[in-house]
Amino acid sequence: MSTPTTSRRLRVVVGEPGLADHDRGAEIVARALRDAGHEVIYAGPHQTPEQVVETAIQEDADLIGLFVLPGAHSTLFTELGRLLRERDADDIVVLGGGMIPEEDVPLLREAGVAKVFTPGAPTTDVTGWVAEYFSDAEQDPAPA
Ligand code: B12
Repeated sequence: MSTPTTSRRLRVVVGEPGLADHDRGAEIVARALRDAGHEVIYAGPHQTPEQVVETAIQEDADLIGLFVLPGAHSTLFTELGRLLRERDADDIVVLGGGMIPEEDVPLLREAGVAKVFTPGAPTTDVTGWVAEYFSDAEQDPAPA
């Protein structure tokens, strides 16, 4: 089976909402997405969900990728999902990163997070998942 590719140059907003100061992971992922040919807008740390959504709409983003400090994840992603729906922008795909407990992943999926990557996830897993989701073949729902 050939590796899924996407010729699309996606517009991706990457950031760390809330009080997270662990920006290394998000920066590495931002770099990997850029090296995979996507246009990355790095919103940086200490964003509110409102600011992230505003940036994503203004930048006509295809994808939002957020690192969240544990404990804040369910609140921040739930609010982000609500705002995206409210602004009719819930076609923007949301990815999560950080130390998110496995048992909380279903809740984040419900909040609209398409995929969560936890510490140690190879960046090729992130770029590979994005390529598969936006693959040229056809737009299939995100693999669970
Ligand atoms: C470096 C570090 C710091 C540095 C951060 C430097 C920086 N600029 O990033 C500093 C010193 C600032 C720091 C502070 C704190 N830290 Co700290 N820190 C770490 C440490 C040692 C390494 C984290 C790291 O950089 N990993 C390397 C990067 C590349 O990996 P990553 O962040 O996990 O990212 C990967 C995935 O999560 C995912 N990912 C991450 N972001 C994104 C974004 C997207 C869009 C996607 C798709 C994927 C993705 O993909 C990345 C690549 O695999 C970890 C321990 C550890 N080994 O993990 C503790 C740790 C994360 N810290 C911890 C804590 C508690 C704190 C403090 C609260 C301590 C304190 N009391 O002050 C503060 C909080 C500060 C804050 N407000 O955020 C705890 C968290 C515990 C928990 N369960 O939440 C850890 C696990 C240490 C521990 N064992 O207790 N920390």
